[in-house]
Amino acid sequence: SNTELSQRIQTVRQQLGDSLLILGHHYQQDEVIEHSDLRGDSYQLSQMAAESAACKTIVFCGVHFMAETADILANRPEKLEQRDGQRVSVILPDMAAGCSMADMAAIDQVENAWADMGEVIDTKSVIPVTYINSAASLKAFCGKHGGIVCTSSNARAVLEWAFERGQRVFFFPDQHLGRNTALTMDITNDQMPVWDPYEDELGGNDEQAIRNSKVILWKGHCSVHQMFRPEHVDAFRKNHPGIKILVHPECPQDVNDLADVSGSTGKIINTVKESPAGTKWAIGTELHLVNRLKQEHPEQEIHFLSPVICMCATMYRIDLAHLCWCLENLVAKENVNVIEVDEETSRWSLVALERMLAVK
Ligand code: CIZ
Ligand code: SF4
Repeated sequence: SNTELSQRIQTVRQQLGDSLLILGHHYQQDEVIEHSDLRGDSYQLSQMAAESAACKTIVFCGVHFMAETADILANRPEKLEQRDGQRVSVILPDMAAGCSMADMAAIDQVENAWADMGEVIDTKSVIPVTYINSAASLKAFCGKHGGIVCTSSNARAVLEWAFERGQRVFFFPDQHLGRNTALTMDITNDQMPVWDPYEDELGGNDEQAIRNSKVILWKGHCSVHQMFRPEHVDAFRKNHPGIKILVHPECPQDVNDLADVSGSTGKIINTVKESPAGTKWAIGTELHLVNRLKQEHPEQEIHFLSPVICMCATMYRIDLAHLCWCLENLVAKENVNVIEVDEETSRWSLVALERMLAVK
C-alpha cells in the first residue's frame, strides 16, 4: 500500500541523510511531491541539482531529459573541482519516463534536416535553438553549431541573442513555443515554415519558403498542451464572466492568442500566487500542477481549461513503488537507473547551456 511504501521511503531517507536529494517536478503526483526535498520546473530543478553541495545522489522525479540536464550541470568541470572529483549520480526512478516532445526530435533526423537545408541556404547563417525539453544529443548539436538552449521563461531573450548572430533560427522541438515566442517579435507566420522530419524534401517546404524564413520550426509538440482548444477558452468566457485565461506557451497559437496571460510553469505559479482573493482563472497546463494550485489557493477560483483530462503520462510513471525501489537499491549500494551522459555529449551540451545562462 501507499502508506507502507511511504514508510519504507522515510526509512531510507533517514539512513542516507544529506547525501540524498529528491527533486520533484511540478507535474508529479502529490504523493511523490510529498517526498521531494525541492520542487520546481525543469530548469529550476537542474539548477538545484547543480548547486547541491552536500549530496552524492539525486533522485530526479521528472522525465529523462531533465535527469540528463541535471547530470550535465551537476557534474560540470567547475562543480567536480569543488567536490574534489566526486561525481553526483542522478537517478530516474523509471527509465520509461521519457518525454514525447523530446522524442520527436531524434538526433539523426536533425542531422539529416541540417544537411538537406544546407543544399538551399548556408547553414552558417542559421542558429539552432533547442528548448530545454530535448535530448542531450540535440543540446550538444546546438552547442557544436553555434546554437543555444532556451526555456519557456527566456525563449524571447534567447531568440534575440540568436538574431544578433545569424539571419535565421532553426527551433527544436516545440513548434508552438517557437511560434508563440517569435510572433511577439514581429516575425510573421509566413516567415516560419514548419519542418516535418517525415517529409522527404526540405521538411515539406519549397526552396523559396526556406530562403524567406526567419524561424524554421521543427514539427514537434507537447501531447499534453496541444489538447487545449480555442473552444475551451470561448466556453469559459461565456459561462464565467470575468474569468482570466492562463496558459503555457506550449499550447497552440490559436489558444495562446486568446489567453490573458501566457507563461512558463514558474510564471503560471507566480501569477496565481500574486493575484487577489476571488480572482477567477481557467488554466491550460498539466493537470497535476493545476490541481495543486487549486488546493493551495482556495481563496481564488481555479478551473482546468479543458473538459478532458490533459496529464503527462510519462511524468505519471514515477510513483511511490518506483521511488521506493530505487531508494532501497541505493541503500544496498546497487545504483539502478543512473542517468549518465557521455563526456563528449556533456561537453557540447554544456556549451549550449552556458550560452543560455549568459543571456540576461
Ligand atoms: O514539460 C513541460 O511541459 C514543462 C513546461 C516543463 C518545465 O518544467 O518547464
Ligand atoms: Fe514532455 Fe509535454 Fe510531458 Fe512536458 S508535459 S514532459 S513536454 S510530454
